[in-house]
Amino acid sequence: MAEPDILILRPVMATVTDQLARRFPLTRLWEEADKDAFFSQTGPRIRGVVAGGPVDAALIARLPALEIVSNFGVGYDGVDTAACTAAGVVVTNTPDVLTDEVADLALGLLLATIRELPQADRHVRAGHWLQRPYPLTATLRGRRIGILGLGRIGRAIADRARAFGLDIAYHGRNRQPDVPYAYFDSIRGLAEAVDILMVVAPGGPGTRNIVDAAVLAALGRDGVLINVARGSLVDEDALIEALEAGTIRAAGLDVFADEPRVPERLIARDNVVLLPHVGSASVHTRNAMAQLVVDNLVSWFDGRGPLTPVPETPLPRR
Ligand code: 8YV
Repeated sequence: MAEPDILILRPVMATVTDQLARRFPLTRLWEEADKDAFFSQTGPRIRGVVAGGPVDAALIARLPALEIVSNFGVGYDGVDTAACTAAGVVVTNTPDVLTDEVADLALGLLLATIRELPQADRHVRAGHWLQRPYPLTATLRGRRIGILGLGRIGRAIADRARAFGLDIAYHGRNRQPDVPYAYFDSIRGLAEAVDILMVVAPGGPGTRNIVDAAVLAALGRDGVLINVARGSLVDEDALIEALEAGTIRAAGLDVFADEPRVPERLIARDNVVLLPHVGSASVHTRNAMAQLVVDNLVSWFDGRGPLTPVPETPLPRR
């Protein structure tokens, strides 16, 4: 039997395309001059999709033979899982292989934000050290961190935060009986009780703007917000206002509402550290994620099932 056709929606690491091209007929959508013609002619044959961005109901409807969407990334808020499930399409993501990398970055960003590492670096480069020492900064000492979303990455952040001597609390959909950290059943309650809010919950409609003006006010004047999850969880205008008004002390952001566009009002501020969505972006970890994207497709088309289906997909993880 002929190998199934695979569609890659956006440019992706060469290791994904190279491996898939050895076995499967591949279409790189961005290379198709006439996309409508592609969907009419080849669309009905496509059985697998590599995603790294939006997969909506309209796209699913144009691929009637689709069996599996292999998402590059642990977060799959761009994939309409309800439409996939309704069409009998399996969705996979890339959990576990990036957990430590993202948790490392989260702690690095936290330290950079509180101890002002990028600002201190700029001080040296600008020659200011020759005139004056860098001003004393805020401290991590004696702080309590609130983790919003105690999933795999949230737990790995908590492990590291413990080693840094931080007191830990969390909020999520449910209390987790196997952890020793204090649980808060509301974000506002968590923000009131801590002075670092670490955002690491999934994106999507259910979490849009859950960190709003009231949560930032509850975090307080010495508060530090770190977001390594999705820009959509934070009301970005409210955050900018809180940073400008001194409602909170500082923010470290790896993700934004409209990437790669970062608001000028954030860029203009000195009490923020801004990263270009690099949580998992090491060669080592991106290679591991790429391999899992490939392995999910290979396992599925070998008849062995998906390796890492998302929870909405009604199939067990192998
Ligand atoms: C992106 C991420 O997927 O895994 C995630 O959810 O946010 C990132 O690792 C990455 O930008 C790959 O496109």
